[in-house]
Amino acid sequence: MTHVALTIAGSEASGGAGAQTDLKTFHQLGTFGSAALTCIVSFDPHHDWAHRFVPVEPQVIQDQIEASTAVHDIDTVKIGMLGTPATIDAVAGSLSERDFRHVVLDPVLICKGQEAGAALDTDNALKQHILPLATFVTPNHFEALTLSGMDSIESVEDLAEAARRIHETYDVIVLAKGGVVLDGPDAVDVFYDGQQTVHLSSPKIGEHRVSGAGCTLAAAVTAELAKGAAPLEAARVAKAIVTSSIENRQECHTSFDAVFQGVYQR
Ligand code: PXL
Repeated sequence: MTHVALTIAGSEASGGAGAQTDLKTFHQLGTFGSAALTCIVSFDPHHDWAHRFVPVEPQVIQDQIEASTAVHDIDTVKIGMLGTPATIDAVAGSLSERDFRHVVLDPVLICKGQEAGAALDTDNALKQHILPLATFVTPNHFEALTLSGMDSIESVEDLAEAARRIHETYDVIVLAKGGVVLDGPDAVDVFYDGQQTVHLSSPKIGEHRVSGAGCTLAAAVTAELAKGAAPLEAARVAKAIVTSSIENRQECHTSFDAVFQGVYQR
């Protein structure tokens, strides 16, 4: 039987990020993908691609998680964009009612299109209610700063320190993403599981962010864990499929291109 991976994430209609990206990644890695939508994001072509954001009713989110977990045996779940404190409460409630072996959290902290005050409430709710339920977290540079409480992250060593602090605070395995933000020729991610610090490095492909890279990384970790991989092995495969998905990116009319997972070979 094929292993099932569930994502609890937002829809981003153009297909570059969110649940669409997660499902493509799950599929490419040979898992059966399932998705419970938390919100619907539609870029606005008339206003600089601003994110139009509509939350899904909390009860409807819980219904979707109930449906997916009743239909399948699921022990590995990915959490993507949640977006509002009410959504976070609903997802935290559904997660704590079930006994997932792996809860992979992409801690999407800023949601463009929301006012700053609301975003702060959301960030705090994520830290309070979702992070304690997570087993594996994949912060980017900005999220690593926020979650570690560090003032700056300028080097791979700083990123490793942030990963250690996040592990100590939240008791999670950390895969912290340096991406194109840190200087140097390579895109370096740091894995820390409480015992070993491992740098996962690949040459940068340009200096521009590509939409959906973070979603792909966390979704790939989720797929590999669902298939039974060890966390470090899951992180290595995730790094490889992200690199391939950036190399094979889809040109878009937005200022950034979108990842494409479909060329990656296991
Ligand atoms: O890449 C972050 C992200 C996650 N989820 C959804 C998004 C975005 C960014 O646009 O729209 C639904």
